[in-house]
Amino acid sequence: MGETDIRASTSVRSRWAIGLGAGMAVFSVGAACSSRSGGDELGSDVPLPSAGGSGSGASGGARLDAPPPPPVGAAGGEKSVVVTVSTGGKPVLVGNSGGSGSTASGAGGLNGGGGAGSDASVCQPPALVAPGCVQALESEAVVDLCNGSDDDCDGSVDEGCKCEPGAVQPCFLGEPGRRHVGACVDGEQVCVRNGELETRWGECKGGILPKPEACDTLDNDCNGCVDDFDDCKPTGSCPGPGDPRIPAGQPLAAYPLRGRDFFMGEAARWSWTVVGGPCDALNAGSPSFVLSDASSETATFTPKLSGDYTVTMTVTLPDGSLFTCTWIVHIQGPGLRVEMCYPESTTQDLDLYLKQPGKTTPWFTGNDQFSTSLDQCCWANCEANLRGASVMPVPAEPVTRANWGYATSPLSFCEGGPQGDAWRGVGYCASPRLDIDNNLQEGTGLPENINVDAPREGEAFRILVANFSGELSRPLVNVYCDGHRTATIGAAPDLVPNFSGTPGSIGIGALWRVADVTTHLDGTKTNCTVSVLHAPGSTTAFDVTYDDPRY
Ligand SMILES: [Ca+2]
Ligand SMILES: [Ca+2]
Ligand SMILES: [Ca+2]
Ligand SMILES: [Ca+2]
Repeated sequence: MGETDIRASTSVRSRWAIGLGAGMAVFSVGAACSSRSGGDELGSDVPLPSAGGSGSGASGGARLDAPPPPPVGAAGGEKSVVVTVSTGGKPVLVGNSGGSGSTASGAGGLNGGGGAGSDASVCQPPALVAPGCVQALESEAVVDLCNGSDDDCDGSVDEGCKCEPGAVQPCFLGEPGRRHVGACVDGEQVCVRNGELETRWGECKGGILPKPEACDTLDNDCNGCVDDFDDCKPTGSCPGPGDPRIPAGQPLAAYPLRGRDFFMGEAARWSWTVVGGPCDALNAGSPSFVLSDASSETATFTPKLSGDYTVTMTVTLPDGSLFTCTWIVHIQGPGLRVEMCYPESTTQDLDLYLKQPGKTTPWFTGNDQFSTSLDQCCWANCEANLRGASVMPVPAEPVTRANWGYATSPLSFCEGGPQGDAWRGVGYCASPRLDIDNNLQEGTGLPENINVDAPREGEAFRILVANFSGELSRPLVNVYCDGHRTATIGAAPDLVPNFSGTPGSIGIGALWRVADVTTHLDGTKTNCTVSVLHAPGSTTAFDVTYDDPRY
């Protein structure tokens, strides 16, 4: 059985927290700036070194090797020059030597050329960061720029870079110098197949890109300068990444959205919207969250899934003007969380299974889907109510709760879900745990998920999806570790083909062995290695069988 590994390496995951692009110097943010500069004040490209990157500057690479900085306050909106050094052929931005462009007001002191008196409010380097675009590249791989940034600013991140299909990486579609600056937040992109043998990174989705500067105490255009235009007197304060007002949340736990945390003025109207992740894109009519009081000062949203949710608050002031903030709320279920969604989730019943580590038994002990093995977590033995009546074939074995030796989890981990009352009856949240079975009765239009809140070091879990309804379906599986999406398997264009069985039959039907996930503990953190499973003899085809219960 062929496998390919997707590793949530420390280097990739650390970018969530550290906030620095590879090789990129990002300067301190938060400088107050007095002049709007339209966001294009630093539009110069950085030429790449010639092959070998010797840095001689002999052929067109002159600007690479620390050209003399232009005079401060250069006339006519002189574009700044990015100083780079050459390290083994890879351009590395080390600083911005120029000032910002001129503005309509044309204040002489804009670039500090004037007196010192007003300079406290002028945004200049090093606070003002460079866009950091390198010259156009056929492939960002050829200069080792496979880093989640759109280094050549052509609208594609890491074009030409190889990857493992199903892997997920943080990405930023804006100018690379804006990455992790101000309000800007990474999105995510999934590695997909590009023909039979090639792979490529898919579209970079989500996150927060540079926007026109607004008067909101946030650096919206991510140039390093907050509210950098004239006469800004903020009436509210929008949160950026890491702001304590927007802590991470938990799946199935109500997350309060308090308008007064962000806007203190007089408000005529409030409006809230929330946009979810890949499962919501698949099921536009069945959002993976509940948003209540969306027209109130304080709204509440309750996410069902891990991952990033984009929240927008719009306040209508008495004069009709608007004050708007948009930010990302990270929903971070602990440990290992596997989520399965599919566009047919309101009409068809697919089931998610997770095999107990160390077990390799067949998924079913008899000839139908009611004969589920008990050394796995699924609808029969892993919900609040144990719904499997017995395990066939006879002699029937009573169904007991999946128990893999983990500690139980606090009720807060699951009682906010649709089975909350039942879990309160149990008295704790089990681990492993299936929050809800989308079986068109107790759940419909919902993603199905299985949680292992505190996996151990080196445990390997196999993920399976079974097609109970038997109608053609297109399941997608997300693997999250500590709330970070590590893999997305079955997303377009890499759909699981021909995933259908015999409609109306309770036979085993179509089974998709999705991936093996191995957990690695790093202190209190859980990292994962995801190995996508392939059909025997293939290195690319999904491992789908019909009426075959093999592990
Ligand atoms: Ca690019
Ligand atoms: Ca790149
Ligand atoms: Ca700014
Ligand atoms: Ca602002």
